[in-house]
Amino acid sequence: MLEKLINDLKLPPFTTKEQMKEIMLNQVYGYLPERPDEISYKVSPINNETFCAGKAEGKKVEITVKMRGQEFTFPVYQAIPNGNGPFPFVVQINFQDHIYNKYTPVEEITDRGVAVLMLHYNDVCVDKNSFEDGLCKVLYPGGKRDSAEAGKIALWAWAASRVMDYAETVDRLDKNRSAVCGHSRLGKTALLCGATDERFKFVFSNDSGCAGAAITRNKAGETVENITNMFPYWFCENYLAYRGRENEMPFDQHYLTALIEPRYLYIASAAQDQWADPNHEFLNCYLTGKYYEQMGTGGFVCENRLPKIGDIYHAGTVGYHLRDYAHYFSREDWNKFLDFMLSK
Ligand code: GTR
Repeated sequence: MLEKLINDLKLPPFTTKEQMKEIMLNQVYGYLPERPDEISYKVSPINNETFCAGKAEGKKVEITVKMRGQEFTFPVYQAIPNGNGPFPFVVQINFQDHIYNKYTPVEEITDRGVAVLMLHYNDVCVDKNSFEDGLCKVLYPGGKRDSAEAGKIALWAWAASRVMDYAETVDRLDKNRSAVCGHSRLGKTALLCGATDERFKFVFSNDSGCAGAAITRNKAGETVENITNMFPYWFCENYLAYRGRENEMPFDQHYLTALIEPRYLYIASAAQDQWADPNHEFLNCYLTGKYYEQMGTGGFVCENRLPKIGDIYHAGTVGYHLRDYAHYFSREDWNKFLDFMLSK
């Protein structure tokens, strides 16, 4: 059944990683900026004795990059369980500017022996249709960019790689069990970051939908036209050419997820999130799983049918769950992802 659903979508076949990466950057997200010339970190304690009941240590880390003759600084909030570790860790690209927030159950995460490093995307550059603040000031003088230069998703993804630069300097973090995660627009961002930065061994995308984990052709809910009308600046300008022309795209989102092979990929959907389209997120797991199989690096293990609420597929290198209820980054999503991560 799943094979037929995939075939009916008439998707472009997988090609080489080099070609798939080139097309996704050139046509969808824009090319990420180069690595900075210099990077430095200022670490200070989060002044709260009761942080995680004293079971974990909270720090604020200011990351300063020097590039193109300028400097740019953004903060990251870190929580590492007490002890020597090294601890698996998750870089979370988030909507909130403090580690205590509805999308980061920091105590539950650190209680499981996992560290979290959270960045607030608006501290990198604001989620608005202008390229003048923050990192954009360094990269786009006068707020102007070329048609294949990074949109905001690519800039947020680049910043998450800078958090990885920092994490590599921390002995208590286990570089072999590193993850990048995000929800919704930041789930798209996490996928792009994982696709372009091989240092992340796990990539977790929650409810990422259109231009994220979901196959775009024939998807329910949001289309290229909808997303580029609302958020043209998330992408490079080339992507706008595909409004209403999904079937002509020389790529689809399986090119993005295939770039994560051979590393672990985890996609989560919520049943009421039809704007994202859980079925098409799931179908991409199935298809990308075939790519892993082809490459000899595992795959996606699932029933041969579309997902039902409560399905959890953790056996392969590609993982998936479908929970009930709305578009949200819930503790349930975190717990299932951590179950997957800690089982590998
Ligand atoms: C919606 C957008 C989705 C999703 C969501 C979010 O408005 O259309 O693609 O990214 O925002 O980020 O919350």
